[in-house]
Amino acid sequence: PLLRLVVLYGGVSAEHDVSCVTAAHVLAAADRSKYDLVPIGITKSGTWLRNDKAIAALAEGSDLPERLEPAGTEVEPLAAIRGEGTDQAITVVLPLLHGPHGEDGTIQGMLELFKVPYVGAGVLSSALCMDKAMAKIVAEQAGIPQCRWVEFRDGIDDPNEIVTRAVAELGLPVFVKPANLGSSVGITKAHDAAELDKAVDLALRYDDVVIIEEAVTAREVEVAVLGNAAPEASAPGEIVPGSEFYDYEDKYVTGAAQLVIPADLPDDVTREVRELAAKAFTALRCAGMARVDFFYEAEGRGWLLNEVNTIPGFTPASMYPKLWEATGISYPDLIDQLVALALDSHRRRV
Ligand code: ADP
Ligand code: MG
Ligand code: MG
Ligand code: K
Repeated sequence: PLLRLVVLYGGVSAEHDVSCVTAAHVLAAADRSKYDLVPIGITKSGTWLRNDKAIAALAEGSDLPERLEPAGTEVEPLAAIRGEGTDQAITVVLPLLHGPHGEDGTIQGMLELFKVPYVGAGVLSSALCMDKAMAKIVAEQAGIPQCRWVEFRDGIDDPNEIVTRAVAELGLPVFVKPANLGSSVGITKAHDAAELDKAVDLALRYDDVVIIEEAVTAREVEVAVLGNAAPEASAPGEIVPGSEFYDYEDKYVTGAAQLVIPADLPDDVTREVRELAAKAFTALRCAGMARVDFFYEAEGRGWLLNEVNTIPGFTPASMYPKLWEATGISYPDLIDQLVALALDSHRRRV
């Protein structure tokens, strides 16, 4: 039997819509002679729906819409993942779910508990990379350079004290972010004390831990990493934001940001960031894939790690697949390698 590739998409996070676009592209590109493709959409309210229409379209070889909305038969998550009457087939899950309850280790924990192989980082790494504060603490331990930052924990820290300390230590402007999120949701660049107060309130709507970072003046460069124990790092790519920073609009609405691949950097500087990306991947216990994002201060501190994303954007126009394409791995091949890496991780764990 073909390998059952269960594609989980949609989800309850703010990145639901992005995930629906990704799923359509992945399903269209995956090799149907190798995989029995099973798209399962999760609605914004958390209902799991097996997309029978998409399954039929894939079987007939007809096209999928540009964006796959969760629709179809409501299913019980575990039963749907395992499949019924498909006992002979090996199942691999591809969780294309960005942000909380997808990229943060929760789905991974469920799959782990029921011994189902899945693509990407495990429980600890997913949770770590989703939490910008914890990721910084671990990366710092590993000696990876980062920008200066201050943590604010709601109900634990005194807001006035933290804000005063942040301004004194980091200056202005600063970036304020909910610890657990992505796609720039809840992030503000605060230029004065009043904006900073508002920014903290906004970030607190998404998480009870908020981080305040110095605003660095630097180029934004991203590296795709692929592998398990001996990960490979791609050529770096540069983001040139279309607005004041790489915000949600820029990422998904206007598409004004430009991707420069490969980034125009001296060879030794490129080598350095590829090594740092692989080092961050390993330090944060990643597996399968991750996009490791940096700031580059040409005149200052050089490379500073910004964040690691364990389920990076994955449409053919997204940085992660484009970086691999530029490094010699096509979009369908990337899917195959990720599935192979998932099976490899699984064999090690069980
Ligand atoms: P997300 O996980 O939502 O992508 P990021 O931490 O990557 O969050 O922040 C989103 C964007 O905000 C970055 O791509 C960058 O453009 C800008 N940004 C974030 N932190 C800083 C910083 N400390 N200095 C300058 N720009 C920043
Ligand atoms: Mg992120
Ligand atoms: Mg980011
Ligand atoms: K992240």
